[in-house]
Amino acid sequence: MEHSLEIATDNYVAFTFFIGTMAMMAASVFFFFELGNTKTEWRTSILVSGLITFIAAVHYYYMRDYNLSTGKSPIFFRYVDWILTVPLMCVEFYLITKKAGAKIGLLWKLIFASVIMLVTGYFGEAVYKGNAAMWGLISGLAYFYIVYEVWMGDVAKLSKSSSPSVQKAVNSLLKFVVIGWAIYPIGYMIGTADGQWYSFMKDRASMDIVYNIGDAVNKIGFGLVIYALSRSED
Ligand SMILES: *C/C=C(C)/C=C/C=C(C)/C=C/C1=C(C)CCCC1(C)C
Repeated sequence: MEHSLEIATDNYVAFTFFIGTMAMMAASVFFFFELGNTKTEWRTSILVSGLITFIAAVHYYYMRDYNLSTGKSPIFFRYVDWILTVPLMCVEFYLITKKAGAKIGLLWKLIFASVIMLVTGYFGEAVYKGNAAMWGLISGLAYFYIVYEVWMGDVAKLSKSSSPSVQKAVNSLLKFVVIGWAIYPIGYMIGTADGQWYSFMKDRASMDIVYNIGDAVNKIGFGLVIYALSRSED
């Protein structure tokens, strides 16, 4: 099939890849340039916010091109992006709770869970498609573990002995993890619906559009919560 490199006005998938690329680039420029007028204690956190959107910008630049020229979903590079950026989001949790005594073990627990979540998701989406429901379920358990840590586990406990602004930030980030990250399993179900119990979800909307919206909300939103924290008084 021949694909035009021009984005057709009804090609919403290509359009969201384009907007996603631009948004990630703009967010990266913003975070990097703001580093200079950020208090020293918050610089690493803002730098990590910028790295998250920058890594995504590079992947989006590639994925946008890949999708436009092949018409396919860039599944592999989507997961390469996530496996780099989601652990960096775990680093953000660690950095902001560090002053309240977070141990490096907490960071490794979160990173471990996120890697399990993503590798099993990739298996279901790209390797063992026939068993997508089972792999999605395993991935979902790892996801719930992260939610647990932030909502009731170590991150929550450390947050309680932190400053009011850190508490507020952890609260906002928890909402991103519970609501914002829940966008992804929806995209996964749309993309893997073929032959599964949720086959009714097939073609309802595009998996890539759902993932692209999820990435913009979560990566840029997460960074902005950290940015707001860095500008607070205490
Ligand atoms: C910037 C990228 C982010 C925040 C990506 C997050 C991805 C997830 C929370 C993915 C979760 C999945 C499940 C919970 C089950 C189905 C498979 C996944 C990998 C889509």
